[in-house]
Amino acid sequence: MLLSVFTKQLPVIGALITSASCHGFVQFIVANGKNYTGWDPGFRFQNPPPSIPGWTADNPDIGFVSPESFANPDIICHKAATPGQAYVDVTAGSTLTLQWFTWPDSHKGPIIDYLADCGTAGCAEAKKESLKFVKIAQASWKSGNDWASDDLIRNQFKWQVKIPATLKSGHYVLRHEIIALHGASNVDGAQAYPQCINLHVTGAGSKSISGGVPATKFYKENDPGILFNIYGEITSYPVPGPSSIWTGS
Ligand SMILES: [Cu+2]
Repeated sequence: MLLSVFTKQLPVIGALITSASCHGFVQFIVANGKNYTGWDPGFRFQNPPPSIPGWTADNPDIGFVSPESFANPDIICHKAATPGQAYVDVTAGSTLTLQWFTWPDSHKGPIIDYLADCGTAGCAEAKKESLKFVKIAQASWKSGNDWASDDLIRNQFKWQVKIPATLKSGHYVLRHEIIALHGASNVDGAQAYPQCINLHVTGAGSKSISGGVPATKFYKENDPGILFNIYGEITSYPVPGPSSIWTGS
């Protein structure tokens, strides 16, 4: 079933892809056995855009947010993003799958997931500048020149995110991001590919997220994990962003 939807949606973006700019985006989200649509950059040309959990973004080139914009609201949920008007239903403690539409193997780097609480009003009217995110997962350098992004490619471009089991029910934004480091040995050479997805979390959890920060405070262009040479011999990688992971325990 996934394949048929996948094929049907190819033309939306197909005309825009050139081999030189073929990065990727989250095309589907699978949660509690259901399929949801992510933001396809080609949706920009639909008026109005479809009502989906994925936040809109002005990225018809399937492009990235540059470190020059890391203090700018574009880093929050990609360029000129506006909230998705629907949401993904997911049970706390379960794992959702993010299905990327391709990813180039040259674009090595970390994959990081964040959550922000939208409050009782839900996320469709959220002010992105007010969202306070906690990091819930991060994967990065593994060994040699093997990175989390290589795991994504090996797993047919699927990435799994576990929603903390104790998270209290409510409306949240999942901020999912790959930071590509192929040009990151130069200042402003890293490429952030953030995507936001609205979640409606259900379950018996009671923990509110705490200690979150606005995404405009995550990264600086000279952070050691942003200005980083992936082509030398790597012995460790300092994952950028908040140093602690919110587990809900
Ligand atoms: Cu690229």
